[in-house]
Amino acid sequence: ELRYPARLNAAAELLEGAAPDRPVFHTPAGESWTYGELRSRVDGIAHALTGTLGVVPGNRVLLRGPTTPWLAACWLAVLKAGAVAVTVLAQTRPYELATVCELARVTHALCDIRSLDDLAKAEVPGLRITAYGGDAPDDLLNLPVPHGPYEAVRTAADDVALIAFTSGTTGRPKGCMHFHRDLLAIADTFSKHVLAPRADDVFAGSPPLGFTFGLGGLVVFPMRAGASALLLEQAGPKQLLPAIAGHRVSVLFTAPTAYRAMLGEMDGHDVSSLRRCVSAGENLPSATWEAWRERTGLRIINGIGATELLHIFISAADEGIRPGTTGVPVPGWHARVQDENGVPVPDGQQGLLAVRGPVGCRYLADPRQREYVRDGWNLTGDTYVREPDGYFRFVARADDMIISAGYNIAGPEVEDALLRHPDVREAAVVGRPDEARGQVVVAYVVVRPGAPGDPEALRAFLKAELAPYKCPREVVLLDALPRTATGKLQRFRLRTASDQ
Ligand code: 3SK
Repeated sequence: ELRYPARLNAAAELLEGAAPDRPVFHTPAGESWTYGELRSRVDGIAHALTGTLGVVPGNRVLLRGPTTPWLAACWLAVLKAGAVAVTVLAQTRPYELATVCELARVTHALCDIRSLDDLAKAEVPGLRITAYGGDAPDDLLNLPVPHGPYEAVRTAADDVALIAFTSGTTGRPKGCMHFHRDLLAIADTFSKHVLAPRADDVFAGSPPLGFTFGLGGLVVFPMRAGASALLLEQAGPKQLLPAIAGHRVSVLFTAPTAYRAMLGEMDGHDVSSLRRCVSAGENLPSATWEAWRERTGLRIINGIGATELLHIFISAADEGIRPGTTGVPVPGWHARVQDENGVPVPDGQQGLLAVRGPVGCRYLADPRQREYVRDGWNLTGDTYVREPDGYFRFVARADDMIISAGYNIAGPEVEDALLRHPDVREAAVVGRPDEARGQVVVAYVVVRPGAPGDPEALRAFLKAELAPYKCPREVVLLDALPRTATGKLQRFRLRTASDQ
């Protein structure tokens, strides 16, 4: 069991992760910050927050901007000053920003100068917005502040440090409150036991800092291990591959789509520095795991996480990996598969994934809390099977199961089969309402550049791979699949499209 002192400031702890001369952040432009430089910049921002800007402990401060060392420094400073960081993705639009600020009662915002427009358009009454990254006298970094160290506010371990907003895959924002101790707990469970980072590791990845997958993988985990991270503003495969070679990245965090895209563009790129590759955000098909292993010799660490639970809670590494499964509960976490009434189902049988551990879901003023947490178990909304060997296998998001003529069909199983076809780059499988069968299976496919992409040929391929009732009635070719800003597939949009 994890034990933390009653008084704990997560930022102060993380900033003490390494000696002052050790590197902490790098940028693709060749800038490097040491832990010592980060500490003095964080202290300067914390002085500005509590001095000129009038922030008091418990105030909620919105952070908005691309993934840069300055955004990470602002996040640490907000926590060090005892305030609560409210994180959103850089793509969040004015209407959504206004909703988030109202829900979280945000009083202040620190915003990259390049992302100011939409925040100003949100017209949040009383919100004090301060830009960073500019050269105006009222820029955060030019405010007159006392020099010297800032003493961290002695927050309680159970004080809220972060409100992370998620719109899930359906678009209704929910604020997830996390304590100071939660931020250390994700490093002391998944990172420590599964990732096992070293102080000389260089982390990098695609999830932004406004997504807890990125905040953990690119700030909390490296700092807790005294390691460093390359922070990329643009982190598609085109930027990731040269960045891995150029900065000798050793720990990579990204999603299955990016692994597939990188596989298509790997020629001429040196990825020999990688020793850990983490995939989360979506189910990792075995075809992607195998292809990455074949190409790089590396075994992807699959994981399931949630903004509600901050980071990854089921995973496995090294020889513990069983491709096609997510893994086992991360040390410190418990997981089971249960029916609609909360009764555990036997191994080998499908049911709802329920987890509990050091971090729990705490929605900010949202009645959906009662649906997510039942009898102390967090219901993630995923259908899973626990295999007899104790490994957890993803079946589908619970509301993505297709029921056709009485058969339960998991879209991801059909997607896995499609991804085994050499022409297919991305696939999404949904149910379309049908009078006779309730639903019929429809597949949406993005083909590789230059591949013929013949829907009938793909249907014929699937007939040899799957039982007939799982085979799509129709295969529709698309240029791209609809995704959320964090890269999650929006199946509901395909379902709506297939209703028409
Ligand atoms: O939402 C997710 O899929 C996720 C995955 C890993 C870590 C954190 C999160 C929120």
